Formats: sequence, structure tokens, C-alpha cells
Amino acid sequence: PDTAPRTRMPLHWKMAIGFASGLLLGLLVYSAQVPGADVFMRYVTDPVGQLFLRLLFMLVIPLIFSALVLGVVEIGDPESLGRIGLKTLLYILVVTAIAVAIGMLMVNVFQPGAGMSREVGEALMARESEASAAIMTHRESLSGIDILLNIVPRNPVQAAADGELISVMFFALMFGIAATVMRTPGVNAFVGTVQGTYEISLKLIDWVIRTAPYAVFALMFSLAAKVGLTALKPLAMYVLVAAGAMALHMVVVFPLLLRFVGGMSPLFFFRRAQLAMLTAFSTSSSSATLPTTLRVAEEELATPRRIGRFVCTLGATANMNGTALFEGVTVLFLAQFFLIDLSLGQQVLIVLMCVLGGVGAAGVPGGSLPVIAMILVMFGIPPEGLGLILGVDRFLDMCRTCVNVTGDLVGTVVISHSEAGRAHVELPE
Ligand code: DAS
Repeated sequence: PDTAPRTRMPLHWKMAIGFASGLLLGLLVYSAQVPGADVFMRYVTDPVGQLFLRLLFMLVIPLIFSALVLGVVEIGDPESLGRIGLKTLLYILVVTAIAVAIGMLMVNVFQPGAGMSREVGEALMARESEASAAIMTHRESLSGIDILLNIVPRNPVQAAADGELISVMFFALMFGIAATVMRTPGVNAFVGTVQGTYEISLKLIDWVIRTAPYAVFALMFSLAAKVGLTALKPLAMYVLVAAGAMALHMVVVFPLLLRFVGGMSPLFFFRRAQLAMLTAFSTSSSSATLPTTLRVAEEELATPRRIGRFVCTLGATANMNGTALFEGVTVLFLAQFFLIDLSLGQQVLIVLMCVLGGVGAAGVPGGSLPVIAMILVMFGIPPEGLGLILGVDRFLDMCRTCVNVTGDLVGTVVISHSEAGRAHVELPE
């Protein structure tokens, strides 16, 4: 019997093959007007694409609820890190909001999704899409105050059922805060259950992402068969804008933070942080990179272990600058692509959702896709658009994970610098 271990093709190669074959076959059908193509789409590729999107939607609520509750509980643990926890929370919110703002500014400036003809956009929208269940579209008339009031859910279960992600996020944050200030056995048992929910969600995301190559083929085939090559130029522009925005955040925001808040030379930092950055880039997983991140924080950047351990561990799941930036870019790009105008108020709400989405996304390959799918539906943007970006998602996932991990290390340096000289708070090892 063949004893050689079966070498499994890496997932991102399978996704690239799915993307290329779906695109080519779709273009062939588009150009040759193959009879029966509609039937094939109706009964094969569309259902496969919808199935994948539904699997992503299915994971959003358990993932977001558990990730946000755990994020707050870990930050606010009074006996361990009150002051450092609050500094970390502030760092995460401010730097992530800057990342999202950079991403959305770049999309508004470069308009990667623009140029789609209205009839094409409408043809794509015409298909019964998940977006038909869109929540925010009937809210366009709402005033800013109403939109803010809607952040607080009257019924959190109803909000979850309706896919009102921002309301579920608010509820999870309140739950986490209450769980943090109470340390009764019952609450500890609850937090344990939430931890289990989070871990199960990660495993399910892993399984769902393994089906992505087939979904990429199906979604790309349907898209190419409908719009032909016109989808490729926006896609290329999208990749350039997303990667450009992440590069901007990496070479401008992080060096400024290191130099003026972290008291460290950016050159020194990037020379010492390379191992963690390369590991993040190659694994596309902040969680898988965490052991390396911890070692780099302590040995290469000489930050105190107790701070590095806290900030990097929490950061691996809650501080995702690259992911939040990417979510903002993707949502705005697909809105442009499908010719959907978003008001300034809606764009501000997207910033808030992407910041929290950066906290709620999972530190595993494709960990942010469920959150993006739900944000798209909330603003009436066809989540089928994910099919367009799934083909290039792996490369962008490598980039955003690298930004995520670098942001965790920058945060560790910044907070260590602010704690330098204080009476050291000893963390339970
Ligand atoms: N791959 C995730 C991470 O590990 C980020 C993402 O999916 O956006 O950080």
C-alpha cells in the first residue's frame, strides 16, 4: 500500500483553481450564450453559492456574541489588569477606527467598484438574493437619532433572528461588562460556556472555509456568466485599494504610534518583528501565530511578559486592524459595484460595525467572512458579491492577518511604554 503521506493541496491553491475555473467557464458561457446555462445556474451554481453564504450567516451570531463577551471579560478582569485592560481597550478602539477610516477613505477616493453599468448592477440585483432580506434598506428614511436608538435591541433574540448585527453586538458588550464585574460561580460557569461556544464557532468556520473552493467556483461562474469580463477590472482595483490601504496603515500609522507613543524606533521594531509578521502572512491566522507573537514581544521587543501576554493574547482575537480595514473596504466596494448609494450616516454606522467586527472576527483563515456577509445584508448589498472577492480573499487574508499581528505587537510596545516605571502589576502566570 502506498505509505507516502497524501500531500493535501493547500486551501488557497484550491480557492485559486476554483476562482479561475469558475471565471473561465462563466466567460465561455457569457460569450457563447450556451443554451441551458441558465438551468445549470439555477439548479447547480446558484444553490451552491447560496448554501455557502448561508453557512457563513449561520455562524455569525454565535461567533459575534461569544467573541465580544470574551473580549470584554478578558479586558475588564479587575484582579488582573484594570488599568492595562482599559488602556488596551482604548488602543484597540482608536487604532482600529483609524484603520477603518483609512480603508473607507481610499475606497471613496479611488472608487474601485465604480464603472459598473446600471443595467448590469440591476441584473445582478434582480436575482432573488439574500440581500432581499435586507434590513437597513427600509431604514434609509430613518433619522440619525433613530439609527442610534436601534443600536439598543428591544428584544436581543429578535435582533439576532432579524440579523440586526449591531444590536447583537451591543447586547454582547453589555453582557460582557456585567459578567466582568460579577465573579460568582454561576457567572464563571457562563463564561466557560461562552468560551466553549467561541471554540466551537472556530471549528465550524474551519469546516465551512474548506468548502470555499467549490463556492468560489459557483459564485464566480454565475457572476462571469452574467457580466463577463466587466467584473475583472473592479476586482483588480479592489485588491489594489485594499492592499494599498493596509500598506498605508502599516507604514504610516504604526510608525507614528511607535515613535511618538511607544518610544521605539520603527526601524528597530520592524527588524525585530519580522518573524511574527511573516508567520502571520503565511498562516493567515492570528491564533496560529500567537506563540510566535508572544515570543517576539518578550524576546525581540523586550516588553514585560505580563503585558505582552495580555495584549497579544487578547489582540489575537479582539485587535484586528487589518480585518476591520478590510471589512470597511469590502462593504463600500461592493456597494459601489452594485450601484448602492450609502448615506454618510450609514457609512458612519459601517465604521462602528467594522470596529466591532474587528473585535468579533475570529483569528483563523477567513475568520472575518461571516461578519462581512452579515454587514452586507444589513445594508442591502447582495452577499453574492463575496463570490467576487472570495477568489482573491486568501491573498488579502494573508495581508490583513499580517497587519493584525503587527498591530498587536505595536499595542504591546505602546502600552509597555506607558507602564514603564510604574509599580509592576503582576499577572497570574
Ligand atoms: N485571518 C484572520 C486572522 O487570523 C483575519 C481575517 O479573517 O480577517 O487575523
